[in-house]
Amino acid sequence: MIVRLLLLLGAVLGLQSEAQAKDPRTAFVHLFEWNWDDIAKECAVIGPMGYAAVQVSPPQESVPGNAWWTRYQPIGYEIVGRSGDRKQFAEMVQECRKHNVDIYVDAVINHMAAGPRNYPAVPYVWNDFHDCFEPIDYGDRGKIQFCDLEGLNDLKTESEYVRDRIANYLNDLVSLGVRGFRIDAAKHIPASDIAAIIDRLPKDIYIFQEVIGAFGEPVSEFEYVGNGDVTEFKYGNVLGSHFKGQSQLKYLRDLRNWQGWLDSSDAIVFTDNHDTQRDRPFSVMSFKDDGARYFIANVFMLAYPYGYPKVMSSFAFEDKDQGRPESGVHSGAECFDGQWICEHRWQGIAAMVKFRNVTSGAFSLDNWWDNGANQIAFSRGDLGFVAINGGSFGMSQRLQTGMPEGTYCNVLSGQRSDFSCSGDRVVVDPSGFADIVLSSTNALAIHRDSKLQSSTEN
Ligand code: LM2
Ligand code: CA
Repeated sequence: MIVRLLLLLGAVLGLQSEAQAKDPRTAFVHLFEWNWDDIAKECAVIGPMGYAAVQVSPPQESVPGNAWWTRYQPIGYEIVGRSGDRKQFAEMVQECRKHNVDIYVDAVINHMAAGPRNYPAVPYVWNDFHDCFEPIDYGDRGKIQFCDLEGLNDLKTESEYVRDRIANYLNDLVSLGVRGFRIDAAKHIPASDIAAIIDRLPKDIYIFQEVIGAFGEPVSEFEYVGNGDVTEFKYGNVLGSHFKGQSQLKYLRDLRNWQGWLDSSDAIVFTDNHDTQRDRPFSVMSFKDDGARYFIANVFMLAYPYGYPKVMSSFAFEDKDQGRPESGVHSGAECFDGQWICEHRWQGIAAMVKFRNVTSGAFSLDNWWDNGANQIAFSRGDLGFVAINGGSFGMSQRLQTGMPEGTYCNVLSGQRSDFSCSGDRVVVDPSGFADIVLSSTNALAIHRDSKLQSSTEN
């Protein structure tokens, strides 16, 4: 008993926390349409889970209306809107910082709202905008970048005056503690204009740019890598087609080396985002698909060594314009209440965020195995091992896990506390092999920190 207590104390004070503090944070979450007060509270939940950051919805003032997309129509750069005001925003940033969670702001800087070209709050006047009003021809670079996107007034991002107004807005957010930006509609802004704007920001601000690359289009995602990271939109489509059964999972093996894809170190990846879950429900996966399939797609994303993953956290919707639920999580509503989906809190997804952090020191694909179809497994050096059964029958295999000998807790089926595991155990023998048993549409993961202490190996 005393030995157990001492071990427990040691684990609590030393090994455990030290190991966790050292692991970098390698995945983030988009808390789509959440209130600032609610995000502040949520950071106490997701900080310990290991999330690096929250992407928040556009915080600047925008046109009125209930549709979620009104926030992509700025009317000025004051921090005020349906998620809260400036004070609440600032408090959220500070609160999240306490839990080691950064805030990334979705920066809508390509355009202002549709309608009359007059924004006295900035101010912008007629001459601060391009004057191409025709629908965008995606075969023409000039039109992609200088015409109004869906009728949204397109800013002259080549103008020093406009660049200064945008940079002042972003620097204002930085002064409140914001650590990164998603540059909305980046494909519609010349990469050199974005460079000139981020030149006006502190150098250590994280940037990722939303560029929806499309084969044959004149503006490519590769033009933007000099400014920061870039969204790899092909990723969600490929995960969708493979996890929805249009192609076999074994073909995902070399994804990180596929031709025409961004380098891993430049790529933001996601199963779905707030646009694709509405616009491409047949090609991408989302919470609307079979939950078990969406879950194993997320397991793959968080285990596979490619890109900086963004977990989507959604609200339920029937039609694509529908706004968020009336009450926020922590302010009247709750996660998993049928309104707020909170994918980021699904036990297995949160466990895989930890897996990615723990295994970041071995960003390699090792010990790949597949059954020639939809059962796959791989290790991340000797730090973690994952098996995914996307097939329609059970899986039972003796596999090389790459892991040191020991008894591990499958973090997708239960929680490990120092001496026990509420889920399945995986016994790795001295040569690294283990019996892996999985039902259909299920996954298993073990890692360095899911090893049970030897006193309980029975
Ligand atoms: C983005 N990335 O490049 C955002 O991720 C995406 O959510 C934004 O579109 C878009 N770019 C512009 O920032 C959303 C939404 C659109 C919506 C716009 C502007 O997907 O449907 O357009 O925000 O609010 C809406 C109407 C559209 C209308 C437009 C202008 O749906 O029919 O076009 O407003 O009035 C005439
Ligand atoms: Ca533009």
